[in-house]
Amino acid sequence: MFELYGHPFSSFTWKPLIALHERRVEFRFRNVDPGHPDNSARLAEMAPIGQFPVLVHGECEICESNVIIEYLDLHAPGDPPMVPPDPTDALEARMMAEIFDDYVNEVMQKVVNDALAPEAERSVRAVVQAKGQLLRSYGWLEKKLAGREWGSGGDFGIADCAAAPALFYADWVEAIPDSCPGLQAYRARLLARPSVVHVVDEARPYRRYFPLGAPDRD
Ligand SMILES: N[C@@H](CCC(=O)N[C@@H](CS)C(=O)NCC(=O)O)C(=O)O
Repeated sequence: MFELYGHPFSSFTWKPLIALHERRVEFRFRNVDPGHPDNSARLAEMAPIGQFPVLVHGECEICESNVIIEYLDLHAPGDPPMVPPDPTDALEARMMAEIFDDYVNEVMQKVVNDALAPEAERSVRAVVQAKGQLLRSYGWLEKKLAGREWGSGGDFGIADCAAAPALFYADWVEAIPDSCPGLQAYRARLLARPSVVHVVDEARPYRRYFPLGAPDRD
């Protein structure tokens, strides 16, 4: 039995959740919300700085969302795999996953974390810079995704598991502009995918956690 430690509202937790739902893999979700201190204590032992998600499978404790998705390809294989078998295609898929993580998801989180910080520790400059970086990433992605249905140019996979939460929340922080219609359409395609609908719905009860005010759409 797989056990996934994470939070239903956490963007990085959505990534392996989407992979698990895509495969219809049976697993136990270990919610680290404050109401479940035992899960949080276990997570703190397993993750280097207490971040989630972490997957537990027998004796194995796997950190890092992309590695968890690759682990699932090995231990709960589905067709097609989340990482394409061709080595060159695999590099493209891993690269796109990291780009969504590092240049969309992490940047979006800077703005969210600033809003969560005490007034005296907030930085208008850092927020303006992060929003500018999001717009720059959107422009880059608009060109990169031209002609692609899914993020890496092949089947739905690891890049899309990363893109769905990254674009879902980033659009709340800094809307994808009308100058990026391809990226807007890709986000809509992701949000229509049943595995993504599942994680969005399970996160709905936690929307009050979003410090900038979750919009009524989506
Ligand atoms: N590189 C990690 C990033 C994980 C991450 O940033 N997780 C966030 C939740 S979305 C977290 O644990 N935040 C709580 C904290 O930093 O204490 C991954 O891909 O799994």
